[in-house]
Amino acid sequence: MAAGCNWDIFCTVVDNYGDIGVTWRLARQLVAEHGLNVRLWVDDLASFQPLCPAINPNLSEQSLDGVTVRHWISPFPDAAPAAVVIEAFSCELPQNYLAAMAAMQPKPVWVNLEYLSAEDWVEGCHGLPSPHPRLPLTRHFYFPGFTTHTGGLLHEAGLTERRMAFQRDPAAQADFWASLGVKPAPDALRVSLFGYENPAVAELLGVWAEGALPVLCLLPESKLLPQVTTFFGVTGLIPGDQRQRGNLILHVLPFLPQPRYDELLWACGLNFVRGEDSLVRALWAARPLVWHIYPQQDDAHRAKLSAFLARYCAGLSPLAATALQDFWHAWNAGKGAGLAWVNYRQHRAEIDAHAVRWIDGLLKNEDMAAHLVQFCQSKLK
Ligand code: TRH
Repeated sequence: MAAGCNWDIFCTVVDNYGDIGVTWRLARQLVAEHGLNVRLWVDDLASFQPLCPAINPNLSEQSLDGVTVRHWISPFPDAAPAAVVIEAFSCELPQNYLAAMAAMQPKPVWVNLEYLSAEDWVEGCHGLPSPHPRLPLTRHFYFPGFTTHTGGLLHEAGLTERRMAFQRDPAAQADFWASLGVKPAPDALRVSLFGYENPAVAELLGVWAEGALPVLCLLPESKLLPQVTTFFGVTGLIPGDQRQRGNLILHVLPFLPQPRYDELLWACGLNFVRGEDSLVRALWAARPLVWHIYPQQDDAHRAKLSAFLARYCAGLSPLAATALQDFWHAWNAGKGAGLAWVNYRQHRAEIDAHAVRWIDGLLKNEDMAAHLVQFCQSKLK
């Protein structure tokens, strides 16, 4: 095998599912499309399991979809570093592993994979080197992003074709709904609702319940569940439960394996997403979305949200853009989402068409896995 074929990806699960969601997706793609040997080091296999049920959380090493999954424990075992080392989201490599990297000749390519942002500064920082203060090692910052001057977005081969085939195939969609035990009424707006705790959920569910449009809301198990439970005035909702109020039917889903979650996004007419990975998957679904951004203590997420909105609204009429922005801001602020929905609803046709068109430009960019491979190969030379 050529130099650079062995990759180590390190992932700590801070909270939620985004870190493992992205690194697992990347690892699979590097194996399937680039023929690389990938070890994925994960510190929390239990959090990995909901999005990949085949994981056995008790194993220190296992092979899944061609990826070697290693439980990252402390103290870290002696392991020969790979030629390419991906440190996801500044997770801090183990000291003994770093020392082993420094002793290698040639030195491994060391990349810190950063969080996705649509902000302009990302282009200037993508690819920058940062020498280690003590060791003879250089880390490079890799920024995913929406432009050709960034590291791109993960988009595995055949994704768009599979999505389009699914969306054109009523039988495939009927099978999907049947497998979830859901019977959507033909005229209902199907909404997937994934998000963080959000006081705005009650007013939104309320306005859907009282509205003229039938809404079928699919709620995968998430931090929103307690507030939705309170809205329906019940003591506990579990996957499989269904509740109705007025024109709203709410169905609680289990947390779905990643490929099935994609199908949910493809099958719905509006997707509420959060963090970064589900945002990208909702974009690829070519359906309208509402993004609950991961809140940061210093309010840094506000600039990030505005930067994405500015990019996403390009091409919408001013009225539709305002309606969309007001709705997203209300959802993120945790108030005003009910009122904002009433205006948003008037522009749905335009926003629906926009969701299909908007990704055309993105699809012309190189996918992140391919771009990352080229980036690392260029550093190996
Ligand atoms: O879970 P998240 O909120 O992850 C977050 C963010 O990434 C944030 O930036 C990070 O700092 C924080 O974690 C620690 O949202 P995200 O990124 O969308 O990840 C969710 C993953 O779960 C994604 O891979 C999609 C997947 N998923 C499923 O596989 N099945 C499901 O049913 C659902 C709802 C999601």
